[in-house]
Amino acid sequence: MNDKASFCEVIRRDDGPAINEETFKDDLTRHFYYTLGRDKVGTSRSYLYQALVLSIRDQLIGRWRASRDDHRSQSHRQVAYMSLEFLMGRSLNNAMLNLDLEDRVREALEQYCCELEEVEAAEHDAGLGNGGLGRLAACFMDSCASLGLPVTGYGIRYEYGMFNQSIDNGHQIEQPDNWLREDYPWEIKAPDDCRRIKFFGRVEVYEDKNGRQHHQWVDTRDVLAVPYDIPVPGFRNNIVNTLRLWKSEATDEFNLSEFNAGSYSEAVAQKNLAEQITMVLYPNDSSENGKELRLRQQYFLSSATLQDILVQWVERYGEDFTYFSELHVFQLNDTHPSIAVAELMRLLMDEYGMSWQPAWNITTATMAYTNHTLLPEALEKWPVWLFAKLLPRLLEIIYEINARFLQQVAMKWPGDVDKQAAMSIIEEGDVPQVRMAHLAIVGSFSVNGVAELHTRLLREGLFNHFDQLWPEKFNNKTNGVTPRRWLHHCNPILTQLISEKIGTEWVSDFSKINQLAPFHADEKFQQQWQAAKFKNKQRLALLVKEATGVEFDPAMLFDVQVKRIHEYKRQLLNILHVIHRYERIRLGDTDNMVPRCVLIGGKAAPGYFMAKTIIKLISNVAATINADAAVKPYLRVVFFPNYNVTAMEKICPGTDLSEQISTAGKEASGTGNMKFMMNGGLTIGTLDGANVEMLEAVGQENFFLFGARIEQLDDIFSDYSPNQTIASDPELKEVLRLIESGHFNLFEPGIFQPIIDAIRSPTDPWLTAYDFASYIEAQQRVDQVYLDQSQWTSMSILNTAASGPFSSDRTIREYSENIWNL
Ligand code: 26Q
Repeated sequence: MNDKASFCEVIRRDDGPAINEETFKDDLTRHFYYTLGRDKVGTSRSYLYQALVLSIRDQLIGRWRASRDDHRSQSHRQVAYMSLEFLMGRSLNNAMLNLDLEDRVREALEQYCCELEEVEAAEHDAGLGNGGLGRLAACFMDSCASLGLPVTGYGIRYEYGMFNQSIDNGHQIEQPDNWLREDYPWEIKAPDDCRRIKFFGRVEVYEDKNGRQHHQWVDTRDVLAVPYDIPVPGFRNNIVNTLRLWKSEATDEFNLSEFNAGSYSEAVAQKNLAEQITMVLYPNDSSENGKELRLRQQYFLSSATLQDILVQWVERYGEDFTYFSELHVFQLNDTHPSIAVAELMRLLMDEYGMSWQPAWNITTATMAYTNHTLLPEALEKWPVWLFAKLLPRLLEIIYEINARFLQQVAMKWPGDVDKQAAMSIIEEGDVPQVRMAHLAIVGSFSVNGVAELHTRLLREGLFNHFDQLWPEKFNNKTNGVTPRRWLHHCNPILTQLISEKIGTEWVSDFSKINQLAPFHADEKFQQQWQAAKFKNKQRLALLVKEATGVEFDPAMLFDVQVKRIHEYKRQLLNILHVIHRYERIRLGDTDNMVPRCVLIGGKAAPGYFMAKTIIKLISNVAATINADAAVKPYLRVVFFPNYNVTAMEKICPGTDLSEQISTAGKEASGTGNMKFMMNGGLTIGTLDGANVEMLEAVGQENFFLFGARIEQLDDIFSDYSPNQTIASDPELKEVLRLIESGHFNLFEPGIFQPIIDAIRSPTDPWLTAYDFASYIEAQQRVDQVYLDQSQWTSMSILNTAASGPFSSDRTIREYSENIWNL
């Protein structure tokens, strides 16, 4: 071994520089002064933030390498969690928490006369996701590292993440999220591991001397996938996992040949096409059908990731894939990366010479699919012609998978052509389509839903035929959220109080949080609990004031709904209740009314007209109410702009009442619901998604349940007449009258007509009018309980105490034991 190699060996065994105050201070100074070349802190704190991250990253590097070597050297199965979205938010505080560095960092910052909080504020959110699905992937990364599981996240390094939302005269305005402008110091580019991705071209078939057919995908226009690695530290366990994000770049030939051929401007245009792929996250949280660039993103991620893993395999074991499926699993986060099923087949056959059956055995033993939606319109489909153009070889493989699959269907149900058509991966019609969910189910050994109810509905409804064919594939994994970020980090006051009461074991084993339950009625503890909530409400009130100019009074009840804006989530129902309260106040009907501050926030997909109209309605109602001095003591309302992960870290600790009010059967799980519960928020909600399990865990008496249940839906829809419902309910009638009168849009006539029409439509799928009365009644119960602060506080404590099962550690343990077999 030469000197260089042995030097590397020495570093490799090192778990990172010993942490002590002096070296940490020195590191910080060195990065600030030398790496960044700075001598002044600057008002933005951005340089100090970067220097601090680089110093912390130094602490991570040795552990990171050790964890990677460990995963590779041991013959354990490892997981690639493939997702088009990772909504990581900020990472600085999380890294300090997990490495237990906070005190040291605060001390090191003293020489810069700077508070840690100011430096933290300089970090941009990594907003590489839309909402629930993307944030779930981020919570899972944290739990996998904290449980020491060999899981690597694979995603896309979007140049522009989720758009920034501002509100102008009540309208949503989208602004680009240029999160990389000031560099992202957590990432490390790994150009050595770049992969080549094919697009377009055509397929050539030839026979070898043994008469075996081979397929060659030729005349392709290739793009490079360059990985950027982000460390994912586990909680105080010295483990650092990896989130690998791919960026698209033009290939080298392009630089050499096309430029030299003299077609300079065409060449630059081509380069732009290559780099377009990872330019922007699609801001829709239900599928936007048919966008070619989106399909390119999906294939780009799938191909780069599979190649990455296959190349590493071949480096280590050569082209013998006998044990591959024992050592690898690919978890597909929804159908977005499900083209991986066909791509793995292509790579094994076309690149590594395997024949169909062994390649199929490997594919169906390594792919696992998570479904996140029951909305049939959200199921992804791609036109066959688009596949034929962009990914011709993949289409051939999909046809072959389908042909073999339909034989199985025909064997199970001989002669049942309807079933074949219903289950086929190809949907026939004017524009034939590839059904990605069917591809994912056929190609996977596991299909899971994200809450018990959701999984049951999948099996009984949407995927019922598949369930009959392969019941063993289906399983449930109820979502969870990481208690490190969603309690420990975001709610230090409550964290301290809990630890004073039950010790600190709950921090590393969240199931222990139930030890709080016996203290729910303890008067002194209740007072401390209330004081903590009050401080968190003060902190939230400051944020609301900054963001909207509206004063929230922490003595009032804080009623919060934050999530993507969607008709099925029924922000509309929420604002109808607000209007109802406003009317009661104007009528002087305020006996026993609990004063409330209502906060609603979330982004609408830029092309989703109804969602944007709902934002406008909320904003206008808020403006009218907040301008009315007589109403102020009882009611304040804001539409909170640019809701994101970082905002939630202040919102959920300061919330009294969490609104989880989707139409039954529409919300697959929800995860915000769990964050509020952990922080002692009470839920008003329907029997939908994970609400069902939360209610079971905490007990009916500690949950404000309302609304139609799934079993009733068929009956309700069979003769639904909202106009009758409205006519016979004076309260709802009055609310609608007020909106229809133009009270909230005096100078913008007619703008809310689409909303009124939707509520009054007999085909309103969201049952807004139907559930109104039940919702108002539940809100009455909320007031009643809140008047008894001791009862409210006891319920709040019991909610936190019952939130143990909603830790993503529990979820990931289940994935690990029942799907991944780690
Ligand atoms: C697909 C194709 C083209 C463009 C966009 C999309 C797309 C992007 C994001 C489709 C769906 C999403 C996101 C879905 C999502 O966030 N679903 C939520 O997942 C959570 C985690 O399981 C659940 O808790 C929520 O109930 C579910 O709505």
